[in-house]
Amino acid sequence: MPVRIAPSILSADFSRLGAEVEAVEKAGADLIHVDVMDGHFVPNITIGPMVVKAIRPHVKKPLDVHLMIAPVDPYIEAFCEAGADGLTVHPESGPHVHRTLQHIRACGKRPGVVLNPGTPIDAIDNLLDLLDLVLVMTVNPGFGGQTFIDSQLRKIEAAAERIARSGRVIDLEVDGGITPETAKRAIDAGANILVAGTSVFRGGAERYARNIAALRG
Ligand code: S6P
Ligand code: MG
Repeated sequence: MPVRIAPSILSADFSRLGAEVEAVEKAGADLIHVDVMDGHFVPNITIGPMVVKAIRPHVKKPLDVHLMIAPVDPYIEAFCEAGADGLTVHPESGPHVHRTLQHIRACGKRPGVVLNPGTPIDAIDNLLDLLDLVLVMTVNPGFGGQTFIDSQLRKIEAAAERIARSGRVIDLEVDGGITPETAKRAIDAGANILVAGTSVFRGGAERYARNIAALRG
């Protein structure tokens, strides 16, 4: 599968989010990654469905919404209605991740599961028939600008093997500490979607196209 780049708006200028998403799309972004944090599941607070709804008219590419909230189930419909195309959830966000993924599918959206660095790969085994995307975190979620955790490369390889064995078309995304150097390692391990905040938004809008191109290798 060709590699796709998903800029994370966490590193964008929040006072001009509409213009920022338009600029990264023009610069070659394939998806727009939205980090939703609740100050409880992760130690930071970001945005909710209202902001997803506000940026939706500015975005032509899919909105890839990463939910770092617990509980997550009461908010699935709000994010679907706000215009998300895919919703990714952590197994630790609720008691029944399978049911949560079914709910996302029933809303007509792409279900994804996210594995934190400490979450074993086995967590995807009983979910593969429901998934359109597996996201392997290469930092502990909560903040942009952290350092890529090398040990997660093995997990990306393991996820790629299990996805291939499933016979289904499932994207394999990585998120956290992606630079041109770590991007190459993640791609070599089997990833086909790279989330990047710091390394895309660095240097201002005139650099976005070069920053995105550098991640494609
Ligand atoms: C990481 C955060 C991620 C984001 C992040 C990546 O704590 O929770 O889910 O997508 O924005 O940022 P960066 O700067 O590592 O590329
Ligand atoms: Mg994210």
